[in-house]
Amino acid sequence: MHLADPSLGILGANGVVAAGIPIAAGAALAAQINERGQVAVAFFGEGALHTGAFHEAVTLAVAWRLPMLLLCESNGWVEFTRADAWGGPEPAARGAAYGLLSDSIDGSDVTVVLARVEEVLETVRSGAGPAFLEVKTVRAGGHYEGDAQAYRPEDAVVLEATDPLLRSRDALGLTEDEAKSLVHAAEAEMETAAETALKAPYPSPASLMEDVYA
Ligand SMILES: Cc1ncc(C[n+]2csc(CCOP(=O)(O)OP(=O)(O)O)c2C)c(N)n1
Repeated sequence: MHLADPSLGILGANGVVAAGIPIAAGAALAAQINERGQVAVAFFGEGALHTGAFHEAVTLAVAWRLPMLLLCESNGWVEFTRADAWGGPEPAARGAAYGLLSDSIDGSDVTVVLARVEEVLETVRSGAGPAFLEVKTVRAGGHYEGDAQAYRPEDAVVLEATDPLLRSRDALGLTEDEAKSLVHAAEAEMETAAETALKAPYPSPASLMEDVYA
């Protein structure tokens, strides 16, 4: 979960629902002030739509016309609760309510996502202000490792039909063996990375105070 690589523009993910949205607004503000032509993208689930952090960040993003894309990975679930249990407006309607360019697309087809995101980024980059995209998908696993998911038996069938990885494999025309060899290569790379991390020395206790600002 806690991935970050500033050299690739990945500012970091964390376990606090919606916490990435104000961080992305800050990054968008920096890009705007420094005229870098960049767009900050915040990824979050439907659960984040119910938080103050979402509404505060969108309010600022609209007021300052920040170059920002709010991308909601809409998988129908908020932890163990159905996302529609709350009965309010659909995710894209929330973005529209703030006056954002707001749309809802099929997240199970990578080409659809790429094409629409490219269009929206171009609009945002042109100075139109922030945008909102609901990307509809199916949650591929449980909420935690070992979650038996007894609360969503029917979703396994939906996932089988809409799995974006399987759809991409078919769209690329890969055979079963070609797909497997790609998976094995990725697994080997991850294995090497994990071994390297396990062999790495522990940081010194003094490093605890590095990059801490008060
Ligand atoms: C601020 C905050 N409140 C509560 C939680 C506990 N929590 C962890 S995941 C989650 C639901 C997240 O829903 P969603 O963003 O839709 O993610 P998904 O269920 O699709 O993984 C909650 C409430 C948290 N991590 N952070």
